[in-house]
Amino acid sequence: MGNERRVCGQVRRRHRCACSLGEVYSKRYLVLIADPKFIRSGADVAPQGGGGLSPPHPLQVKKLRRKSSTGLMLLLLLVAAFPIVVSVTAADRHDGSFVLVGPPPWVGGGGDDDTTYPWQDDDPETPWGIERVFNGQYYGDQYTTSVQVAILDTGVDLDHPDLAANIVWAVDATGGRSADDKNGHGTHCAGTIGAVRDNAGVVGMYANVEIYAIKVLGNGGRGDWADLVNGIYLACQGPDGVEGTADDADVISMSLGGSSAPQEVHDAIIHAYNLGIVIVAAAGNEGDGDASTDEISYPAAYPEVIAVGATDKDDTIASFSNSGPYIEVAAPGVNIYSTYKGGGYDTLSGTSMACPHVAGLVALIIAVHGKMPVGTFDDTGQETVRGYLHSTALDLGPSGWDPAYGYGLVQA
Ligand SMILES: [Ca+2]
Ligand SMILES: [Ca+2]
Ligand SMILES: [Ca+2]
Ligand SMILES: [Ca+2]
Repeated sequence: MGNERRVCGQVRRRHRCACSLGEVYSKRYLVLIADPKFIRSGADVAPQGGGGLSPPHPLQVKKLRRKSSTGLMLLLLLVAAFPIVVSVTAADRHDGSFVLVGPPPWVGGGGDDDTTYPWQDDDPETPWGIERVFNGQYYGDQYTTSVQVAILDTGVDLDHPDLAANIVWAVDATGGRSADDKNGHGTHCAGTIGAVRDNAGVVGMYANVEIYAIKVLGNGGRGDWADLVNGIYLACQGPDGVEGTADDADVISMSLGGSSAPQEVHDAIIHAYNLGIVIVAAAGNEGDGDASTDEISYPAAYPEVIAVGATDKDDTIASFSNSGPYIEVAAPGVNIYSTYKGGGYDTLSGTSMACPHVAGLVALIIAVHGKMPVGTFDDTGQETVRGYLHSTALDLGPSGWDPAYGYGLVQA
């Protein structure tokens, strides 16, 4: 664990490196890249670090600069430890929009460590989080049953060599013309769910999954609730445009959220749930490191939705992971390596990264056991998908269900 941390207490002023800020700062300083509308200069931000950082404390945004070549805003923050990630607190999500549940992508990732864990295997294509869920006995490439997972996100890199073979439908629910991912977040989630087994790059939870890439978020990682609602109904219909046929999505994966949502979102969720679609969402990254305080994010907090918290390599809940009565299960979400835009790969942290582990696992459960009822939050038997997840989870933290880990770390 200690090897995961890189400490850097130094502070360098921006003017010393007027060009290529991201490159210069990526290894040493936190650079938050965000939608300018989403960030206010001087706004309080809460650090959401991975890797066993000390309890969060408020940071102040020190500078707000526009990087003219890309139009992105770069915020330089004083940090005492690395890796560390920030996002704007829920209070700043003030209007009718929702955002990625996850730290904004940052360059370079959080490093690796040389600790040997009992669940590790020697397959270089299997990222640690997937190994952890499989306990080192990966079998996500042993089934070929047709299972469709709709990824409602920034789109997916449609010609990514580790994904293209599994993408069977791509649609832009935001009114644009393409679901090709210009952000990277949706592509990252897609790789965890279902990157192909080809002895290159990464392999997903269910390597033969059928991916529906449904773009509901703009390239900056922000979206309108109405587009999410559109995306949910599109997933219910599948590519033939008709509900109740074989190509309807089996699973909906949503690594996004907001502190409040209009009724139409819940209506769409209930509609999908009543069709038998398993709905999985990131729990949210507004966690304060205290399991006794609740942080709420929608759609995760709806009772029809499986809310997923994020754990690290030591099975410890990430300090940024929301806690509350709606937390259902936990999955790996710190320093997750997966596919990225432009045919690339990157390491990201967030409950956004935990959610697709569960969505992919649900697809695999359906592939192995056939369709089951979705079930409820309270199910403990294996006749429903949710009961199956609950009863097979590795109980962590306080004994039994608890508001940080839910029923525990999901296990394949
Ligand atoms: Ca691969
Ligand atoms: Ca259909
Ligand atoms: Ca809390
Ligand atoms: Ca527990």
